[in-house]
Amino acid sequence: MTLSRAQLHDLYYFMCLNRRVGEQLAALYRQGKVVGGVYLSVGQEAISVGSAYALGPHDFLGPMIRNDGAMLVRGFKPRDLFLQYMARRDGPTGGRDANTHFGDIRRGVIAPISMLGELIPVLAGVALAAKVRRERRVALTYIGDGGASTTPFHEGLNFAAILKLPLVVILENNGWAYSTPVSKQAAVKDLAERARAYGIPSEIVEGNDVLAVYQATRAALDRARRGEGPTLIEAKTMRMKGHGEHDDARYVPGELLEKWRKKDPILQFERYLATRRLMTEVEKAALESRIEEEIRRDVEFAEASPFPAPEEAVRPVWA
Ligand SMILES: Cc1ncc(C[n+]2csc(CCOP(=O)(O)OP(=O)(O)O)c2C)c(N)n1
Ligand SMILES: [Mg+2]
Repeated sequence: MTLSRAQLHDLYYFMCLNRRVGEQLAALYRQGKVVGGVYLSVGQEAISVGSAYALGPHDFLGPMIRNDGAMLVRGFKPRDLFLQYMARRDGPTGGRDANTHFGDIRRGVIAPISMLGELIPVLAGVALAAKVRRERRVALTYIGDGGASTTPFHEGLNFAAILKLPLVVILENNGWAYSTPVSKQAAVKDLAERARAYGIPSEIVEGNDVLAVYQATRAALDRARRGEGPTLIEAKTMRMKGHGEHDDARYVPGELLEKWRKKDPILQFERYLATRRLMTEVEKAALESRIEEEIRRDVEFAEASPFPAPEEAVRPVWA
């Protein structure tokens, strides 16, 4: 499970890309160009990137709204996100929906579901289909600390546990569900403890350590592929911005943010690569300018894309 130098650079690239796409979306939001809200994953990039990078090419991914990093790893481009958030015609849903409400079954990506928890039974169903067809494919999905209090979270995991389905659930514990801290949401110390109630293994990882997330996900995926059933991984992190860009999060204590800022996943990984001489300054600069160019080109493309014509709105409506 050791990663090559090129793979380590990939992880760094996707985390930086994830961060830059987020910053750009925040800017577009402030310019009034976003239709609806923007929900960022600043500070949580290691979770999306490390976990999605562990997937095999035929595995399934069920991202939530803050897992845009996982979508980038899976092959979506920054332009898909810009177009989608600005509801433009050339976007993945043709401008009919906003933010990350899109998937692509050819890439094994199931579109996010806004109702918290509901992705878990859906991805358990996807895993069940893979099992029935005797395909060695695993389904990976995510849930927040808040979402972990919902009924479908329990139902979905219990169902997957009984049938030993190839499912991996990453519980992204970022300390907050909108303005509710975890302490007002759960009496257990670690949300991972809940796995015992379903009779499945769990693991707690430092969510800001991309390699730890990668290794834990990889082990859980391998377990699922061997037919040993689901795993719950709790990744500890911190929501570094408001729930969405409309929320200034003044209810979050400043010292808490300060503490977590020191554990920034990108800076942490940068230090790791630098001290082990795994990335030179020249390689880092080349990677950063590649990202800047990609962002510049994709924003330009998205801004030039028209809105859909009104009559197009009803075209793909099924019934
Ligand atoms: C069943 C349900 N209840 C409430 C909401 C409204 N809502 C959307 S996001 C959110 C907070 C989610 O917190 P968490 O699960 O911790 O995820 P995070 O935003 O921290 O990533 C709430 C209450 C919803 N979408 N679905
Ligand atoms: Mg949360």
